[in-house]
Amino acid sequence: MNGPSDAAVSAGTGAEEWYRLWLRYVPVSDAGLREAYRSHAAEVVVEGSTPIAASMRDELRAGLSGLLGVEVPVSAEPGRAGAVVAGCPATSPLVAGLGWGDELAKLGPEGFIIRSARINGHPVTVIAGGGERGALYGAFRYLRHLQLQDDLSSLEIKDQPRNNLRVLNHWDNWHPTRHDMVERGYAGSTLWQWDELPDTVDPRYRDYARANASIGINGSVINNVSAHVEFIQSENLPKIAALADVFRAYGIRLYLSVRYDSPMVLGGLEKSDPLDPSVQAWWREKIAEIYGHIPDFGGFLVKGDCEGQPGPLSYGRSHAVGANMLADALRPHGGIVMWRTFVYGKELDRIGGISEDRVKQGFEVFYPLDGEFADNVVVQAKNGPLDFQVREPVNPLFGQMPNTNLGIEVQITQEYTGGNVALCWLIPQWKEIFDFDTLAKGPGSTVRKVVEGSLDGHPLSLVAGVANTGTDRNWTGHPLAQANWYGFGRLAWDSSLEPHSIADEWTRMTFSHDDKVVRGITGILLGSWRTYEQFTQPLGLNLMVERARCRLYPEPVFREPFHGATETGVGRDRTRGGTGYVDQYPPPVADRFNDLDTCPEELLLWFHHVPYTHTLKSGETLIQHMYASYRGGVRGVGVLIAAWDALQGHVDAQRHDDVRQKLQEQLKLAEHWRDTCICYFSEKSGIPEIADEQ
Ligand code: GCV
Repeated sequence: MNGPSDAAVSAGTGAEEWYRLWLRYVPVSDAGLREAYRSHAAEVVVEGSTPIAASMRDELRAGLSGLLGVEVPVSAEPGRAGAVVAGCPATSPLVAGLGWGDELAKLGPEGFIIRSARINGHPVTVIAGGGERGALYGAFRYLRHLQLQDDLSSLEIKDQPRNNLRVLNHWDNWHPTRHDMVERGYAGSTLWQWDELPDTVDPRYRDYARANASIGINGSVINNVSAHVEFIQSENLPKIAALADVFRAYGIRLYLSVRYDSPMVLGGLEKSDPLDPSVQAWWREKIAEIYGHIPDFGGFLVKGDCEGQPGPLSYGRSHAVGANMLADALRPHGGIVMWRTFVYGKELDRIGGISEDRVKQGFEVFYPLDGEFADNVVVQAKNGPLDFQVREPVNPLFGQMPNTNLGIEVQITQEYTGGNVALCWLIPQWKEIFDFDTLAKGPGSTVRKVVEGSLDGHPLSLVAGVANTGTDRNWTGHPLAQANWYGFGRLAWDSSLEPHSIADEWTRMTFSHDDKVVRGITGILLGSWRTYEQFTQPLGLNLMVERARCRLYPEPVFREPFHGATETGVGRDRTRGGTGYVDQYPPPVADRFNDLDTCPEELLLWFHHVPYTHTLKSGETLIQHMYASYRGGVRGVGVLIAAWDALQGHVDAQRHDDVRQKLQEQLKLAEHWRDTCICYFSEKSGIPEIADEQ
């Protein structure tokens, strides 16, 4: 059985409503519109018997039946006006017969056309994909069209993804019986029930897959980059294959993170040197075994030489040599390697010339390797050079590895941005990163174009996001964090989309079309990132959080090497006179950051060590601005609460209450940050806060 599980289609309250995510398909409330829709969507016709065809059929039937409030039948061929015909030329003779082949070929296998047409003399709607996955994305796009209450007559929609790999990275660890094993997971346990698989396949895997497909995600790395070898152990492959079978029906390829020393740990070899023929043979054999279980296996993600993970540097081999060895072994099967640039610390002692400033290290290792990676390797760089802070400058690798497939990794799970306590809608942050002009090839060399591959002409493009899903019934811990998952998929598909429109569509689908709700929730989402920044790490301060496992609370005393506070000033001097990090950017960008006057204020303390008495553009001194920011952030949470309270009676009581409780927790968190940081900085600087009037 494909399509939504029972839980995903039956209306419930509270947690059960959250479970249905943005795919609730509640009846269109306007009776006139519903009637009009019924005449345009009278039956579903999907030819073919592939798993994706079955998903498409079931999704369209369930989605339309929900939205139209009548059972919409499935037919073998269009027999009446208003049929909805979905498929691609390769599997649907009806679609092939339309003669749209050239147009569809231009859109690629994941692109689609939704168009009003005539078949067998009947007016119909055709959802035609370049390939099957394109048709599936078209089907979800069509359903979204109805969910958003857009017009169904004279449809003409064409779309294709801007990035071809749109992948979730789960940081789930291996454990045969315990499930609470998600690194930086704030939504319960891992979704993958290894002790039950492959015999019991939880219907939730299907709901996970369909949610992803509905926003265009086409890959899932199911395990932590800090990898456990168990994931490629022979006895566990049938379990993993059972997951891949579910994913396949929704166009999602399964990938695995691997440990670089697997040949030693699992194969008993003496070393894992990528140039050793026995190591290469071991990987070839292991990869063939994996493909024996999962014919469309996507490939590997590797974190090498970092945080205890082994890598090629142990053998005096570069990261390019290390990645290419795996890529060569995967190539015959159509697999790829995603190779992370997140490296720092003692593992790099094996190579010379590495700076002490941690944020310089990734660039120093990878920049010299441009052009050395195989064409089925995508180098995966975190959005910033440090580690998913609430604010970081763009990773300087973007734009500066023109001869490499360079993908981006963002963090959907909120390790440094509030866990499951704070609302921090990260889409505006990611959008700013995509829009950043690296100037690498002159104005207009945005990160978006680098990642898409359009700046330097690369066919492989990757947007990866560290997943925020877990077994909590609402999927994401903080229920509004669903909007981060949703927004990730939408931006990965098209990184030129505006946060405002993403917030608008998510709100309409998750809640309602009530103007007050749409305006209220959109505003709350859009304001939440800045609010979080204000009460935690304003002006480009970083890593103020505790070192313990949870990254929620401030511990500024122990983090001085990162935020650089002294008796006289605060911030890290990364200018030319300091660590020199600034010169990892092309000269015009570097000059802007290097100069205290032109450095964007939100990154001031990232690049400069600034006296507390320095006067900012606003006329305030730095220290008074910081105090005001901590207080302003707390007031900002108050504004979010007031905006949410105003929606009482417009959002169902249970969901309203769930969010309200979270916002109250967030208020306490913000107060804690305010009190800790004002106390810390006033003691450190000896400068008291000038009383805040408001
Ligand atoms: C999976 C940070 C996180 C780690 C994470 C690491 C990485 O250090 O705190 O949990 O490890 O980044 O991205 O590899």
